[in-house]
Amino acid sequence: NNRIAVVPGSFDPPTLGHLDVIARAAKLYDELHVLVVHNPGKEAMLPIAQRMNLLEQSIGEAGLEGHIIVGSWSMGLLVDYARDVDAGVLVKGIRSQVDVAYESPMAIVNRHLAEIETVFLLPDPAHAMVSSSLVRQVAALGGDVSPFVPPVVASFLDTGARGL
Ligand code: COD
Repeated sequence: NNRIAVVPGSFDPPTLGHLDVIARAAKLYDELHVLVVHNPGKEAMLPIAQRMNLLEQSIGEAGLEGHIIVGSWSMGLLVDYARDVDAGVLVKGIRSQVDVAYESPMAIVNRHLAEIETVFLLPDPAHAMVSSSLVRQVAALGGDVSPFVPPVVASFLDTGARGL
């Protein structure tokens, strides 16, 4: 179903760049599944359940809830999840040539595996340089992450850092 889309990511933690993509995809599709995917290639900062919780709160805080469902996936192919929820589209953000190089083969494989289309959104220039890895670094070094993440994520990271 091409009215149902999945927005997959690590979301470790969710950033304003992620929220921009989610907000814009929410306008394009009738049902949006924001999917926290376990990426075995990356060492995680936050457990999956915590990332889901922060995403749900960020989506609520931005007034976006309604037809957005937050889920998680750690077993098998992303297209299997898409098939389970009858989604015909994957939505990804493209920040740079590096993202294009990383995402292009996956988009082609996913189309062959499941006839699923990948739609790429260009970032809002205001958030184009924001990444979870940058936020993790700033947070680890005790810096202020509030320009880069939703308020609920900023206060969570702030409290976490003070608790250490
Ligand atoms: N502006 C716009 N978009 C952004 C920004 C920003 N500032 N920051 C991130 N994004 C986009 C990313 O480009 C990505 O599309 C999405 O938001 C999530 O980003 P991250 O960094 O949280 O997530 P990644 O890149 O670690 O997640 C990658 C996936 C796990 C989704 C990816 O590896 C994947 O699709 N895996 C599929 C596994 C699979 O089925 N493989 C077999 C077939 S190829």
